[in-house]
Parts: sequence; C-alpha cells; structure tokens
Amino acid sequence: MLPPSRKDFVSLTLGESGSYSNSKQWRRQSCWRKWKQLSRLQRSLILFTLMLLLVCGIATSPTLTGHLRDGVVGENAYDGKQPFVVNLKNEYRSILPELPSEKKDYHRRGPPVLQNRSQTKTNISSLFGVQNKGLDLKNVDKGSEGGNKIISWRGAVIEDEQASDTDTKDTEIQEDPASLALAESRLEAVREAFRHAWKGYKNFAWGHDELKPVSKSYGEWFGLGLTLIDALDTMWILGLKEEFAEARQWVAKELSFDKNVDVNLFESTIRILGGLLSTYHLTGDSLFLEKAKDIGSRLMPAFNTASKIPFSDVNIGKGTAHPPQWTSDSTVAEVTSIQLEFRELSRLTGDPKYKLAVMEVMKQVHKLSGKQDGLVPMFINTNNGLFTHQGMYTLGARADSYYEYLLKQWIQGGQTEKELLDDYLQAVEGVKKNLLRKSTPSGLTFVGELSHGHFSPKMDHLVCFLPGTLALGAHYGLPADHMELAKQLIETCYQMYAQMETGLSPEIAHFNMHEGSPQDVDVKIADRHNLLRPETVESLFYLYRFTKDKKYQQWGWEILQNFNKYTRVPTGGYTSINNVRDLANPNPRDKMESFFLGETLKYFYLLFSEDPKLISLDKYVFNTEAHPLPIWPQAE
Ligand code: DMJ
Repeated sequence: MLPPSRKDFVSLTLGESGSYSNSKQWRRQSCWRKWKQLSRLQRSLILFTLMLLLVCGIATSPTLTGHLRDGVVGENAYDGKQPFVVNLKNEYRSILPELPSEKKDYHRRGPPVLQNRSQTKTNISSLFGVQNKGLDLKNVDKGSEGGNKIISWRGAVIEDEQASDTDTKDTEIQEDPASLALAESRLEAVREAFRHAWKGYKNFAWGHDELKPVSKSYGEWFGLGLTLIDALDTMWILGLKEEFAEARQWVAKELSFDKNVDVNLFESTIRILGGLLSTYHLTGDSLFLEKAKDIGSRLMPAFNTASKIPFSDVNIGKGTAHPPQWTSDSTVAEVTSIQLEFRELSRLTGDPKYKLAVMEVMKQVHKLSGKQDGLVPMFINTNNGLFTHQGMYTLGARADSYYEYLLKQWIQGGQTEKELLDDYLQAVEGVKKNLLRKSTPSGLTFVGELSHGHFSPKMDHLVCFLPGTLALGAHYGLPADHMELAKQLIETCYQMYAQMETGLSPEIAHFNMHEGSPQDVDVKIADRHNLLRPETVESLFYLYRFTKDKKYQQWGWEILQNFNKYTRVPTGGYTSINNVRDLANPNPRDKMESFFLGETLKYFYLLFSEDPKLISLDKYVFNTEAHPLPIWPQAE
C-alpha cells in the first residue's frame, strides 16, 4: 500500500483533440503530436517522472519486497491493522531524539543487517523432537541466498495471513456511546495513575531500580533502571509520549550492561530482556533491539552448568554465573519462564544459541520423573538436573509461570510444539485432580497446595495468573471446561480483594473448608501484605477480552480505586502495604515494585479498553511480566 498521493505534481493540460476515436493508430499519432507540442521543460519533467516510476517499479519487484516490507510498505500495512499503536508510533517519531547513526534506519522496522545463515538451519528443525516452525527458517534461508538480506520483520508487523488467526477471533461488539465514554474516563484514570507513579520515580529514583515513595528515595537491585525499562512499553501503549521520550533518552544515553553486577537470570530476562524486546516490536526502534541483544548475550553464561539447567545468578560484567550461596538448586519456575524471551531473541538475531539453551531446559523438564499428574516440584538441581524437594506441589511461588509458559510457548510457536501442549493439558488435569477445592460458606473454587499427600487450603495471590492463562488456552481451542474453571477462579481471586477491609488482596489467602466458617478467606498475620501485584488484574483483562462481561471491568475498577485509596503516596508513586485488613493503618512498606508499572497498570488499561485490537491476543503473547511478544508467523 502506498501513501496517499501528494499534491506536488506538475499539471499538464493537453489540447482538445476533437472527436473521440479509440483506434490504436489514432492514439499513437495523437500522443506523438501532443508530445511535440510540449515545451522542453515539460518533456524533461515527464521523462524524469517516468524514470522515477521505473526505479520504483524495480524496487517493488518480488526479490526486493522483503526489504520493503521491512520498511515503508510494512509500516503502512501495519497502520491499517493497529491504528492506535501505529499512529502513536508515527507521532513519537517526530519527538524522539534522532541519533546520527540511526537516521538512515528511521523507517526500517527491522534490524539493519542480521547475520544468521547456515548454522541456524542445522539444529533448529529437530529441536525438541518436533517440527519446529519457530525460528523463521524461510526467512533465514532467504537471508543466506540473498547475501546481504535481512531476516524478515514480520515478527513485528504481523500481517493477517501470518498471525495464528485473524482479528475476528477476538470478541468484537459495537459499543454504545455511553459505555465508550465510561471506558475513556477509566482509561484516563489509568493514565493519571501512571503519571502519578512516574512523577515519584522521576523525582526521587530516576535511573534506579525501584522507587521508595515514602522516604522519597530509591532502592537498587541490579542497578539497571529496572522500573524505567519495565515501564517502557506501558508508556507506549498508554500513549504517554513525553514520558516515553525521556525514558528512551535515558536508555540511549545512560543504560549500560557493562557492569560488574550479579543479576538474577529470571528477573532480568522477564523484566529487562522482555521489556526491551516488546518495546522494539511496538516501536520499531533499533535502539531497543541492540540493548536486548546486549543483555541477552550477557546472560548466557548462566547456562554453563553440568546439567544445562541454568544457575540463578549471572555477573553480566564478568561473564560468570553461580547458584545462590546456600544451594546448588534453581527454582523450577525461574528456569522454565525465560523461554519466550530467548526464543524471540534467536528469531530476531538468527542465532539459534539462545533458543537451543532454553529449549534444552524444557526438553529435560519434560522427561523428568518426580511430577504428579503433570504438576512439578519447586526446585531443580543445577549439577544433576533432577528435581529436589519432591512431593510439594503448588501453582504459586516457584512453580507458577512454568505452567503459564507451557501454554504461551505453544502459542508463540504457532501451536506446533506438541510436548508443550501435552504437558500443559496434563498439568491442568493435575490441578483439577489434586489441588481444587470449594470454600465455605460461599463455595468459591480455589487452588490449594499439596505437601507429601497432605492438602493445604493455601493460595498465593500469584496463583491468580491461572484464570487468565486458562481463558487464553480456551481461546486457542483447548477444552471449554478450561474457560468454566477460569470463570470460577477469577471470582475467587476477586473475592480475595473484596473480602478484605481495604478491598485489596493479601499476598496469601487461606480458604475455609469447615461448616460454619463466617468468611471464605482467612489471612495469617505474616501474609497480610500487598505488593501491588498484577495477577488478578491480568486475569480480569483476559476474561473481559474473551467474554465481554462488564462485571470484570467493574471488579477491576473497584480494585484500581482501592489502590488509589490505600497505596497512593501524595508526593508521587504508589507503595506496597503491610496490612490489607487495617483500614486505619495499612502501613506502607515504602516500595513501588517495577511490575506495578510494567504489569499492573498496563493490564488495567487493557482491561478498560474496548478495542480488542489493542495488543490483539491473536497476534501477541504476553510474557510473564506483561511484555507483549509477537506470535510467530506460520512457516509457509
Ligand atoms: C512478576 O515479576 C511476574 O509476573 C512473575 O511471573 C511473578 N511475580 C511478579 C508479579 O507479581
């Protein structure tokens, strides 16, 4: 599709030619006569225009369409499908600082020249014992043939025929003006909350990992501007131009990974690598891809273990890795929830090493004994690659995103990797068989834990990712009872908020199962804190997208208001609190986690939006830190 015609043309008025005859000879003579009547200047202009058209014609010939798809043509095609995002992008283009070295890439959506070639062809297709369509082999091949060609940018600009399905799969209904106005006011409330959080971060923690809003200072974890990076794509999606531009400036000028610092592999993958990759995809700005490549390669030493199960910690400056001081175990959720990001990095760079490393982990976990009906223990040893602390099963901390990433990798790869799907389906059955119970008095369905055969009615707030994941699976054709379970569980997650005095969920709930209990949810004193976590809002978003049932938006709206009431710090920022049961003194903990901006506010915004194409779930899959990554095109 070409841009609309511009008005800077030369007008030629040809003389009247009398009666109309359409014979070939007449047309030839007439044209020649008119040509001769033209002035030299006019003829030169026409010849020049023809030359120009010829050059354009060559440029759009089939061998070069790949290049153009990466450039202007691709962008315009994208405009039509995701107008909101693309319009923002074009606006941002004009305000973002333009680095001299980037100028010529300004309109390119893809990396300038990515070396991939022969080695990518070797191992990938047999990886994980399935036909692998993940790495875009076709495009890699094109690259090898074409010498200087780049891999396609179709990951970012997912065209209709390449997405796993069409937009129409997302439920679309016509909204009446009143509900559109309501939606807009709620969206504005989320933008306002973001601006308030950003104000605190900017004033007291700029460039540092986390804001401490009460003491008006900051906390450092990795020393890499965690909150700023986690928040990049949220600002983009919310349309916060100025905030995005200043953050981009910091990434360009200040962000360096060449630091003698230990980082946690999982946390830096989901927040930093994931955040940079998704921002690259949304903006097409190569700065973010370069940074993603840098951090991605610096994290790779984590995989240098006897078992190939990665260590938890990496020194990104020295290139060394190690387990935590007290153990040689890694957490199962951590080693199995870095796959979406490293697989995508392989696809973008054409270098299979990232994908090979993380898929090796999946391959091993797939085969390991020690599972119960598809449920995994919480720890895995980096020396021998075996599960440790067996017999304990939870969908909460240390295991949660293992289940999430089984489904999401299967979606990311175009639903071809059967082992991932099998493991996911088996695990859902395992949850139903071993971990589901009903509470009293209201009969809420909840997910408990199993410890050596003993059931505990304990449910982490973290488990509230599950309704959203189940709903996503059902959207992708998995059994309808997954959706039914999702609806029951999201009701429970909402009640974990609604039954508290502040209307905010505790970190951990215990459900009553005995006759005569006055309330479903009990909270132990040590579990009464709220860290501004996203999981319930995340699941509300999925449930609303797929069902359009307004109650999910209403529940989300109540939660947002309670965050504003009990966690908002007047001078800027939001704080986690110690006691969700104490209206008078929720007791601020003085910390705003980066995921509040990266995830919680983003999911609020998407929940209140009536536009199913705003990060379409048929085109993007969210990593566990709410960073949307493209679903890979099917291999043609
Ligand atoms: C986030 O970092 C991620 O969502 C992770 O999967 C779980 N914990 C936090 C949010 O609660």
